[in-house]
Amino acid sequence: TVLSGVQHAIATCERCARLREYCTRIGEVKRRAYQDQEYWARPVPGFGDPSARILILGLAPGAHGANRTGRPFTGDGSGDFMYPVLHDLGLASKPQGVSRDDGLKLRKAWIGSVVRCAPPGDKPTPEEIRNCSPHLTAEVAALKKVRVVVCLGKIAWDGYLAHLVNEGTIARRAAYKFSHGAEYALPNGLTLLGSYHPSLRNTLTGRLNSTMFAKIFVRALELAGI
Ligand code: DU
Repeated sequence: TVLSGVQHAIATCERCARLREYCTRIGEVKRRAYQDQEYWARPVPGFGDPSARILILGLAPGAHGANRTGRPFTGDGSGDFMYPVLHDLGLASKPQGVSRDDGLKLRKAWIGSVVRCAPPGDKPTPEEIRNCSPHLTAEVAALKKVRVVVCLGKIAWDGYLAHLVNEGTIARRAAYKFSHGAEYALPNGLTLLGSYHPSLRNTLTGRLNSTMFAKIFVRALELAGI
């Protein structure tokens, strides 16, 4: 299928030397708790329901999360916070993701990110975000049922807006201001929703709690007609 072609192109991408080197090194050194595991250490393809109506966009794989397991938000603190919320709302078949082959399925949702390789310090460069944006464009083109895009954090928000400018859907990004709960009807009929990113930096400090996070997805379900 077109979508599996997109996923293959992502997993075999070599466009950013800095990120490829970093991910490979993380996979060789590993974290003590994961010494017995083979890290994915490749760019991480999107995951979910090909008929998704809700597209969830993160920043990038976590060094010891998706860069280890090969599936978005699988095996790290962000995923441990997000999947229970998605499960409560019927968007995920189980409340936890531990590995690529744990049987977890999403329903009516797809998870991607604006950068597909784990970046040092969780900070991709502007050039790396630009390099990666064709993957997002190809993925979005293959997900024909999407009505709502939930951007997790400002980098995902800006990355998705850059994609909208590139494809000519919007002229400028300036009118779209990121906040938790930001909502914009886009000229192409989709709705853009903003959420704080469920990183430990936000969830451990209480900047983002599960109630606040669930509210975004309740609204997404409503807008998606689910
Ligand atoms: O083999 P497959 O049914 O195409 O599933 C591939 C992959 O996508 C697997 O990790 C399950 C996931 N998935 C999903 O999350 N939701 C769906 O509706 C269909 C597949």
